[in-house]
Amino acid sequence: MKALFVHPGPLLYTNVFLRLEPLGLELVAQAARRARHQVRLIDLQVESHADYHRMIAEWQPDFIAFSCNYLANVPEIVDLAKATRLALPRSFVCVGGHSASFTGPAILEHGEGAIDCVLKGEGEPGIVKLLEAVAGDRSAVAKVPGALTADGEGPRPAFVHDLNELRPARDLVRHRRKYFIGILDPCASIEFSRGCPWDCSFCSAWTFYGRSYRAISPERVVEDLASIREPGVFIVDDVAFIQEKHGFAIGEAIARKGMRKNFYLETRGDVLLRNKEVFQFWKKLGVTYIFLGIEAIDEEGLRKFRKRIPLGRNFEALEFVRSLGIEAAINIIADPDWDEERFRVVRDWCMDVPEVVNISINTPYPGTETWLTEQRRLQTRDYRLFDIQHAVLPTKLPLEKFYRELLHTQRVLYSKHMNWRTTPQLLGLLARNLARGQANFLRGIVKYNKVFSLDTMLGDHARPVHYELPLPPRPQADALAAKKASQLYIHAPRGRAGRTIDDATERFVEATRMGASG
Ligand code: B12
Ligand code: SF4
Repeated sequence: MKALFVHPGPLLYTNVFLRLEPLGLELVAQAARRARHQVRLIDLQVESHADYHRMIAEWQPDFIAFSCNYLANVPEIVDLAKATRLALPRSFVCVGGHSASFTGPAILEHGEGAIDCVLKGEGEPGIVKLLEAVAGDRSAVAKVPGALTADGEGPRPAFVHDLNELRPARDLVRHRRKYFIGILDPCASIEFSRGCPWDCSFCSAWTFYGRSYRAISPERVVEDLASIREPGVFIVDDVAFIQEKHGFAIGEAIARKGMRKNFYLETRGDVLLRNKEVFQFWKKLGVTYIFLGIEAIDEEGLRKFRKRIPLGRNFEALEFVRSLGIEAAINIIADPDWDEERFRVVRDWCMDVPEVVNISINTPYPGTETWLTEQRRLQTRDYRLFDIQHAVLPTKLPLEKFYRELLHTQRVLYSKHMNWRTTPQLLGLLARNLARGQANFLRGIVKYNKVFSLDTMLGDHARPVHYELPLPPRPQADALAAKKASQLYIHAPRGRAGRTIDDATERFVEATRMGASG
């Protein structure tokens, strides 16, 4: 069969700070190719809807699969599916990915018959079975593990049998030089592990993978890295180097091959402090940026997000990153309850630290515990606003004032890195990138004021809404929600057996996790 894999368009964030290759979709496409289907991939982060329509008109695929990791992309995908149904009435349309897995029934309903199936969970095993059913016996579609159709639902999705057997179809992506994150321009993505053993209340990474954690072998990582030509590499793991041994083994394999890249990774403060030597080693291998989810600058805020790391440990982790000479970026979650004074305190704190600070807005997502427990009613159910850059919960300040404060804070933080001290360094970097024909980072700087403006933000809230996220269940008490959290799982949890970490690391996770789930 001819199968087309589609990544939807950019979000607010993607337009300025980063745009990354659709690694998950490449893996799913490769699984289909290995099963002897003809495959193509189009990434609408860097190509237009007109390109998509041209491609389906010329190539006439039998099967079209959309990747829906981000809730904010749901309306775009539903509209594209409807247009596809009109253009190619006999083709089979499916939607998969992180957010689709948590909102399957609503996506089918919005599609009004244009979406044949939502395929939940890891896509690699499911897609092969689904293509087989579509090519042969269509009545078998509803029995495919992870499949949700108007005719019924298959069993729970299956895990990939062995992550080491997977390869991403990097060759299918047509504009590789468009992917970047900050100064890592161009930048590719790579996976060292999958899943997360913690269970933070605002996050759905663990509910998706059934709180499992699987590591990829150093041999397979090195082989994949060797296929990457870009000098920058984004490690997509939720929490990098949870297990010291694994981090060393991959690092040593890379060092033996004499490979040199600039890496970006995300991790937790307590993991950094527990595995200091690994991060020291990786600094030598080229780690340029570390992203730390501090989330709050006071204990009360941390308790709210139930990240069980004492604040002092987070600051110690920041000190450690600084001592390595690695650039740290931190994320702080703004609560819609914040008033002018709170924004001022955060601004002052952020100006005192040398790090890049990113501010996102507390947003309850389907698939998270917060979705079950959040006591405040949503002020909007417009999918497009669920990008953690817009306020979807009622704000204490009038919305316009809240955005004024937020944008002011973001601008102050942004300009902190564009001052007289950093400008010469920055210009040097831009010049080197431009000399290599890479202008993504520069374009981001130019677009900043247009994208992050009060008019744009308020205008986004005023757009007509065609698709609304179904209401969350009635707010529940914490204990009840903890029980219910287990129902949020997409992949069935396998308990301790599902986590390839040693016993000492398992105990460390137990001591620092929120403890809502089994
Ligand atoms: C790396 C990452 C990023 C990277 C890169 C994203 C990218 N373009 O690839 C960056 C830093 C850019 C990023 C940014 C954001 N992210 Co992000 N990100 C992740 C993270 C940690 C891993 C994603 C990943 O690459 N995994 C590895 C690949 C192999 O897996 P995958 O993409 O999920 O694909 C698998 C399945 O989903 C499925 N699948 C995927 N596509 C398809 C398609 C079909 C047809 C099928 C059948 C299956 C399928 O099969 C794949 C293979 O098994 C996830 C958390 C997580 N563990 O999922 C959060 C996550 C997806 N991000 C999240 C958010 C909120 C964001 C941001 C909005 C905000 C932010 N600051 O983080 C921005 C917006 C980005 C944008 N598009 O503009 C949320 C999503 C919430 C939601 N429900 O919408 C998540 C779940 C994290 C969380 N805390 O809950 N992100
Ligand atoms: S540590 Fe918490 S926030 Fe980070 S990926 Fe795991 S569950 Fe999500």
